[in-house]
Amino acid sequence: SATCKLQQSGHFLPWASCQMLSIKGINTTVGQEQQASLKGKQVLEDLKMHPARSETEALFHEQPETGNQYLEDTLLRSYLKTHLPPKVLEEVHQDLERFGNRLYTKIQPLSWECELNPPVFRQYDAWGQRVDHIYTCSAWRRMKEISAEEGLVAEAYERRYSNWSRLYQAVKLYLFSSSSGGFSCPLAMTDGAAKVIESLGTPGSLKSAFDRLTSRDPQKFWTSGQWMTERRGGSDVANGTETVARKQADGSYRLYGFKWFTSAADSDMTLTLARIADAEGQCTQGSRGLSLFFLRVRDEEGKLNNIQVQRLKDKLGTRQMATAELWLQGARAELISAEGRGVAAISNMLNITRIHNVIGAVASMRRMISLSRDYARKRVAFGKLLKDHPLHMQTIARMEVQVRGAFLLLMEIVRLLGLAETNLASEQEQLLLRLLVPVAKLYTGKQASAVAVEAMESFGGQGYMEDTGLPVILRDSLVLSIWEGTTNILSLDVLRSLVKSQGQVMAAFLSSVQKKLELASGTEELSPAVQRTREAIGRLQQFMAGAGSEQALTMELAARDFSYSLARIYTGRALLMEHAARPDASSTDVCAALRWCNQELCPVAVESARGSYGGGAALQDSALVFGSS
Ligand code: UCC
Repeated sequence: SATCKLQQSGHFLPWASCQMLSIKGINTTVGQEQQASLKGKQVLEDLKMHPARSETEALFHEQPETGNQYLEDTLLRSYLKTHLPPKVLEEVHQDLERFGNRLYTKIQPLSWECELNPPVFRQYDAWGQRVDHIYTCSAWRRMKEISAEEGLVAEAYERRYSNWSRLYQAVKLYLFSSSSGGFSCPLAMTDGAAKVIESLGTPGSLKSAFDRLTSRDPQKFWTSGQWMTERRGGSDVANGTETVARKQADGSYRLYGFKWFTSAADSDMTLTLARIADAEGQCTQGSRGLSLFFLRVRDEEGKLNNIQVQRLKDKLGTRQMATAELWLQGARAELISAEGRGVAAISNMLNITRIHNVIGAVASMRRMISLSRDYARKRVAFGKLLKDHPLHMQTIARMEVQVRGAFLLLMEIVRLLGLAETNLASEQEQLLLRLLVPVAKLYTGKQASAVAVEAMESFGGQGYMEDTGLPVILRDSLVLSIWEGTTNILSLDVLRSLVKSQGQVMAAFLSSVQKKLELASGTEELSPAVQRTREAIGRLQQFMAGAGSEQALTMELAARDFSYSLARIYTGRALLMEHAARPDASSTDVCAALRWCNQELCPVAVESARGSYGGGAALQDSALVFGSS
């Protein structure tokens, strides 16, 4: 009844209407419905109240809303206009405008339904038969169909727009992400699996799986899982993986083990790691013992592939999506990497899912800020709208600078990926891509949760209310710095890329930044930012020169601050300034660049000067945590 009242006053509340429709999994009973109807009558009675009270009530419900997210996103549109060839822009623009409307009118309400109807696990049927069935709601299943129809994975592999296809796909995913009801997660892994198969040359045995992962036909479309995490650890995959693969007479394998976190466990197939047992049943330990396998979760009749579901995880967020513990009890699988090259083979998947993580982070920040902005236009406090309170606007503006930087960093990565996938990337661009993926993942993952917490405050107590939907965004953003490699693991991956390339990734980084900086130096208004970033680069180089002669411990202790420095310098200098140095840049573009560069761009130099990375500092850290004797 409250929903109807608000709808009459011109506000659509998807959350409230979904709550009324919700069957809350499979638990709804006729009795509960009757009770709800009695409660409804009571509410109606209550609404026949004093007219003064009902007028006052109407004033309270100014719901923040967004419209067509594509049309409202000026930064996205200016980026596309600057970079895409005109013909591509024309086609893409039409599709994105249509998609923006579809998201707003049709997909967003489904997203709420997914949140309200999380997956339910039933282990046994009424007659005691073990079924291990994960029930998902109809909205979740509709998301899968929509993903196929919109080509959210397919677009990247069809390459209709050559090197721009990847960027175009990322833009669609970015728009979809915060309306996807968690479906972005299976899409990330599906994209990652398609990438692995493609990079293996799409062998005949995997052709059908590849076609399904990249299909636009909802009846054909498959999603994939990525089963990497076992009981002994999700970060230390090399030592934590216990699953054993036993070779069969027909050349296939059977897998035996326990997967501790399997996201989107309702997926059709998965890629997973296991150790191949030799004739004596012995396995090679460590990274060199790991191989990569493809397996289908169910057969044609829907029967599980010798897999038992132990339980669904009880998570802080991403509750729309089923994360399960799985026993593999002889699951039939196909070896798809060279023996012992599992980690290297699955890293293609990791790099794609990490990029999707960046997409999710930027989308979540953009949504929170768009809602804050809209609320600021509607909400009155202390006799004026929030938008007329300078301190409130300063707070939102600071978040806006963060999301702008993150968005441009994302665009840069998918631009480079598009070049690499169409064999148009120079060696330097490939090196840069290898370095920037972990840098962007770790940096935007942290930004997203900070922005979500800050933006929540801009709604006052309303931000803390479940039925506004805002806590969902916060909860879901918190996983972005954890899954796909935590901040520290990704910082170490940045070091891995340095070591593996013998420093060439840094040479590519510095040269790319220098080039872009030259563009910005012609713009007078940007000179303070150019100056600050030049200094930061100098201090970064100084740190690196010094660190080269230090022990490994120094670099490990510096890894996070070092990665943050790369993120801030690249974002500020190469991106915001490049965007702000365009001939048709707006004053807002310039202002964002200046503000970005006002923060400490090279924290690693500051901490190094403080002596934070020596052996003494490590001992102090330990004493601070555990106390000294
Ligand atoms: O599965 C999860 C959740 C799924 C949900 C996904 C949804 C996300 C989308 C969100 C949308 C909103 S979470 C589980 C995720 N797990 C991880 O991310 C693993 C984290 N741990 C690491 O990344 C580690 O650092 C490992 C596993 C890579 C370390 O393994 P190793 O074996 O000790 O590492 P090595 O020996 O250094 O590397 C082995 C090989 C090397 O190649 P070779 O042998 O040729 O020298 C490395 O260069 O792998 C190569 N390699 C890479 N290559 C390792 N990492 C990479 C990389 N990132 N790129 C290229």
